[in-house]
Amino acid sequence: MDTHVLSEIICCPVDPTKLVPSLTEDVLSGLFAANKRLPPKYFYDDHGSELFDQICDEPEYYPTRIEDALLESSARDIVARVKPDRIIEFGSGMSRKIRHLLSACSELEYYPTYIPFDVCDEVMIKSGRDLAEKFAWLDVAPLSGDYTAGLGNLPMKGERNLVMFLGGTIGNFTEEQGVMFLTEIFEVMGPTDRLLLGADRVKDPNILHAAYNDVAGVTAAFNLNLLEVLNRELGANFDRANFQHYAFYNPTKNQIEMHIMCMHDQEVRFDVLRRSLRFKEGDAICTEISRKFTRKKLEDMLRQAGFKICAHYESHGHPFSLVLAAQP
Ligand code: SAH
Ligand code: AVI
Repeated sequence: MDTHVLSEIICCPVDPTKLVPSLTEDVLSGLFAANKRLPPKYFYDDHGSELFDQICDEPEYYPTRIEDALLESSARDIVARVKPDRIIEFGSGMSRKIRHLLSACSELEYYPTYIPFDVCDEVMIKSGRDLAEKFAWLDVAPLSGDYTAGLGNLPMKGERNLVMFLGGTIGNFTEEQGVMFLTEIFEVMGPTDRLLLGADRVKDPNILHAAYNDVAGVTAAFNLNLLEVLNRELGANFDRANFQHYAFYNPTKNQIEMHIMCMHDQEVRFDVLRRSLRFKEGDAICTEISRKFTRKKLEDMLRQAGFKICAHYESHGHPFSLVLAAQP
């Protein structure tokens, strides 16, 4: 076997091109409001990222397995169409599914640089090392930061970029935020670049419900870990025992809604903010929506952002979509 020296994986911060609220601002505007909510990006500290990775292996959480199989079967076609010099992946997490594309690149003799872009540096370094070990030719150049802070500083110029946004993470945006984010991607893409978007589809609500209420309780732990993030980052004193995970499918909006419910009155201090907040039995914090799309709605959203559809790959069994899109 060939030996090669693994170069160090260094995460490069991306300069924001627009202002995004800080955790303090999000807590003041979201948690101190009557209609309590927080953006889902705060789930992903090191422990939250590990918990998400465990969710992916839970039998009820079908999206990872289904999208993985779909990528495996479509990877050669995607690589042959795009001939990528660079693969940029938003919200790459553990970079599990990229392996299929990289294997197809090896077979077809394309050797792109891989650029994961995530808020969690630790997962990018760990998975970057694993990938560089498996693919000796691969350069991994992670970007660290919040992708909602603007894409104007992405290293995209003058090559064939495959931009990927997988896992159904587009569904964690509201409709308006989703179109806005896709429009931003569209605006930084050139004529030879392609977007690969993975999105979960509408399906039997019982299957959806089970996926966000796994019996082992990993999704519950992932949701409630948000309270630990607030305790650590803002000197809060949430007592987890007073709160409960609650997720359900809202069929009129075609979305999972995930909440943290307060089961016992608690006054929570936020030392860093020098404020406290009274939670009453029955109060709920909306921590995530996860929208599920029809095929038509998904394609319409991409067209609204300016894209034309080049290919639409669909899974068998549980519906899930991978759409390859480009500038018209
Ligand atoms: N794409 C992977 C991981 C999905 S989990 C998969 O399909 O399995 C969502 C990932 O997006 C996490 O790794 C999280 O850290 C990252 N993420 C969420 N919000 C983000 C944001 N605003 N900016 C950058 N990364 C974000
Ligand atoms: C990252 N995102 C697509 C996941 C989802 O299914 O919406 C996050 C998640 N939340 C609970 N389980 C998984």
